[in-house]
Amino acid sequence: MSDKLSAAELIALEEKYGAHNYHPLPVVLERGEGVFVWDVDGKRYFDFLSAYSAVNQGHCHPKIVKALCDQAHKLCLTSRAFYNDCLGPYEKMATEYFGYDKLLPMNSGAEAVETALKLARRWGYKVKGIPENEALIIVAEGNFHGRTITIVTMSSDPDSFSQYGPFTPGFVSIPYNDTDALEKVLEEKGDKVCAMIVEPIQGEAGVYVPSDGYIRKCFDLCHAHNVLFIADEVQTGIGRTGKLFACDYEGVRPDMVTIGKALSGGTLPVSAVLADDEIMLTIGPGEHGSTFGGFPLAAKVAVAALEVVRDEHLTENAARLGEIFREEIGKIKSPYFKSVRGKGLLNAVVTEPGDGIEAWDICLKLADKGLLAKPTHRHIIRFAPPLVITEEQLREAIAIIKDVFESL
Ligand code: IF1
Repeated sequence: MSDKLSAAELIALEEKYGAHNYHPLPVVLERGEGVFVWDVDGKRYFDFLSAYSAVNQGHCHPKIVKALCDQAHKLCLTSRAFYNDCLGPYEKMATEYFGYDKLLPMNSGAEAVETALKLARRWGYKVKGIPENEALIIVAEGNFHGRTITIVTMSSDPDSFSQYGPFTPGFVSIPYNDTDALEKVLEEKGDKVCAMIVEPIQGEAGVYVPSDGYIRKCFDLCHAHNVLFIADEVQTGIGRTGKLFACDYEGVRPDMVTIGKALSGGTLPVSAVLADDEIMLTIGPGEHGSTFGGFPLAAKVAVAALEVVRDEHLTENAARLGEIFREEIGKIKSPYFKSVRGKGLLNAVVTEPGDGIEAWDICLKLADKGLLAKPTHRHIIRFAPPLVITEEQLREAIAIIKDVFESL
């Protein structure tokens, strides 16, 4: 008899002792390598969620794990009360890599977003000259920027914000992909607006890709009104969409960018805000921070994670394989299949629910056949494999998806 717990026992433990803020697929994972994960019974799956795009470099990438382990044996955490020998080299590398003057290190994506909002308000008061406590930030309906109270204030999804009020004032919400609405707000209230924050592709909304030119137009309108343009690239960034940043598709260099998730290759919560001096230096010592932000372990891991993306040409791979994915999936013949959309390896299939079969049921069948994907809403399935996936692996996965849809 083994004393190893079964999948059912492990699920029961989470159910009994954990908060019920998630509803996972009934798969219990214990190991990962590259594009694959294995459950406690040894069954192998293609991971087409990649921990919500945190594992762009593949599970347990040896170079990133080595950086983590080597540093863990040396020095993990110092706090920012002292300097450490990892943070400066990481900040230099990352700012050169992304092309900004400075980086502010945090941990979760939500913290990076919160930080960007603080910087935007500071800049609004100190540089733009907005009267104190009157700054406005424009957000887009359908957004997902994280889970803090201020961030769920920005949300239009009742699941995210209901009964978490009272909320943070100072936000104006406009429809996504609507530059007329943006222009109107800026004309009416531009003097008080310090920033607009937007996802270049809305992830949680269902991988909603805006019209060509949307990001460029937003950026230009913001700049015409002396308003900062902030891109939340926590999910779309670091190669996922086939460019380093999704904003690169429109030649836009945002005034601020939030990054997280794949910044650590999925090994630690590591996030950051990128900005130039005019914005970043509006916050001084003691005015913002975090116990872990920029800790030695994170700094070493982030450098390794970014090197892997560059050295293994993961961005280019995402661009090339994304085209194949959408072309092949678009050929599916099934009454349950409606359309496929996305950029690079951030894609979604829109299903046509019927006969009581919803996206969730399709995901259960995909898991059965060895592919993990997650529904968003009742009719959308997100497909976002690690960017290290090869063409051969991708075609094998596509065959599974086709097979599931065509045999429903
Ligand atoms: C959850 C979605 C993905 C994000 C963007 C900031 C954050 C996220 C653009 C916050 C986080 C996550 C968190 C996860 C679900 C998830 C998600 F389904 F909601 F849309 F990825 F697809 N900006 N996204 O997408 O980052 O604080 O979580 O590190 O369950 O909340 P975080």
